[in-house]
Amino acid sequence: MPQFPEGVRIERGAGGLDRLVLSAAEGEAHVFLQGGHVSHFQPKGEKPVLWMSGRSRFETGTPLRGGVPICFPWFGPKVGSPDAPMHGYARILAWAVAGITREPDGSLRAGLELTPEAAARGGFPYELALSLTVRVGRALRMELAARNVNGAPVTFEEALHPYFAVSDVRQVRIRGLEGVSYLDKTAAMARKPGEAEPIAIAAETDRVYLGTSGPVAIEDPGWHRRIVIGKCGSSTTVVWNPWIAKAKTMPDFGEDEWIEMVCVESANAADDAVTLAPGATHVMAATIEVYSSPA
Ligand code: TA6
Repeated sequence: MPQFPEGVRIERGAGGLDRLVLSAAEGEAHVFLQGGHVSHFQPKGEKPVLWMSGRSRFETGTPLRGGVPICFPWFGPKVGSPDAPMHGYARILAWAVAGITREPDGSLRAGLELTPEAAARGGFPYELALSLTVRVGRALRMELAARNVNGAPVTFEEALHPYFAVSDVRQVRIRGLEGVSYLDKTAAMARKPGEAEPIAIAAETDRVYLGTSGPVAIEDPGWHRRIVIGKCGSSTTVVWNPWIAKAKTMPDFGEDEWIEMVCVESANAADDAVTLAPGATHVMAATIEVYSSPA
C-alpha cells in the first residue's frame, strides 16, 4: 500500500469501488478510481457542493450519476459510432493514483492517470495519455491534461461535467453567460440568441455555449450561497438540467432529483474541439469555490 500524507486514505466505496478520501484542513473530497471521478466536495462548514443521485449505480464500467464525470475524448455520442459509450471512455475505465501531496497551505493534491495502455485494454483508441490533478482545500481545483503520444495530430473533445447541489433548481440563477448565443440540445442543436438576464431553469435545459472562457456563478437563494466556477483552457460551457420528463427516462436518476441539481460544465466540444500535435499536451482546468450570501 503506498504511503499517503495525513488526511488521505483509500477505501472501498459503494459497490466495492475503490475511492480516495482526501480530508484537508479546509475541505474534503472523494475521488473514485473508476473514471477519476470526483464524487464529493465539501468546504469546511458548508453543505456538500456536488450532487450524487441516490440511484447512482456503482458498478465497474458504468458511469456514476453525479459528482464530476470526465467526458473524454468525445462529448455526447461518438459521431459515426452509435455503440460507443456516451461521453467517451475516460469515465468508465480504471485510473491509477500517480501521487498525493499535502501542499504548504494545507490543501491536498492528488494526481491520477489514465494511460494509453489502459485505454487500449478497454478496446479504445490509445493516442492520448490523460492525467487528472485534484486539489482540495477551501476550493476544489481539477486539471485535466491530455498528451498526444501518437505520431500524428489528434482531435478530441472533453468536459469536466460537475453536478452541483442546489436547494431548488427552480430558484437558482446562473450568471456569466448573459447575451451569449448557444446551441440548444433540446432543439436539435439550433443556435439560439443569448438572453440578457441570468439563466433561470424552468424546463429541460441543455445548452452548449461555444467560445466562452469566463467564470460562471450559480446563485442559490435557498441555501444563501453562490457557487463560482472558474476555468482555463476551456472554450465551451454547458448548462444542463433534465427537468421532469428526461429525469424519468434515466434509471439512475430519482424521479424528483432534478430539483436538487444543475450542471455547469467546463468543456471543449463541437467547434471548440482540441487538435493536438504529436507530443503536445493540452490542459483544461476548473476551480470551484463557494461563497455565503446574505440571508
Ligand atoms: O452535458 C449535458 C449532457 O450532454 C446531456 O445531454 C445529458 O445527456 C447529460 O450530458 C448526461 O449524460 P449521461 O451520459 O451522463 O447521462
